Amino acid sequence: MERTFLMVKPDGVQRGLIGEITARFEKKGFKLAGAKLMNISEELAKEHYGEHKERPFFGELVEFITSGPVFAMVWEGKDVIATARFMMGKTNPAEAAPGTIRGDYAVQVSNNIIHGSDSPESAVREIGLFFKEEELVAYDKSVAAWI
Ligand code: PCG
Repeated sequence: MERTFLMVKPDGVQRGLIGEITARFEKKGFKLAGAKLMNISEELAKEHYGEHKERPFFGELVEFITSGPVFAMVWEGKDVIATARFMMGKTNPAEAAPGTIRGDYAVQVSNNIIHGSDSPESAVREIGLFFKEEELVAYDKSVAAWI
């Protein structure tokens, strides 16, 4: 079963959107495998966003993601990586469709509420950066056959 890394960013935590966001993935039918509220160190931020290090906004990105707690999660399910990205909406909230998380709750690209892995390789890398294997919980849900 596929896994992805999702993270409510500091703006989403401050705006009280953790419950709203996790509810969307729960109701969709995905399974939560791990979650924690945490502060991101500058070192972890730079590693996580390593692919953007040459971008002009890299400094702002690191400053923003370390500016307050984030809610880090691992979700499981069929095609969860692509489906979660679809549910999040386009990176720039101005282009994100209504009904998506960014389309409903965000205005600017720097404060776009949520991060989600963009590929199976990123998911493995990001889950490994944020979670120890023992922090992830394996369990069955009795409704699985109905999803
Ligand atoms: P995310 O977390 O999916 O991955 C990289 C992030 O860079 C992206 O979401 C955006 O929040 C952020 N980003 C993209 N373009 C810009 C920009 O022009 N300025 C700033 N500050 N952030 C950006």
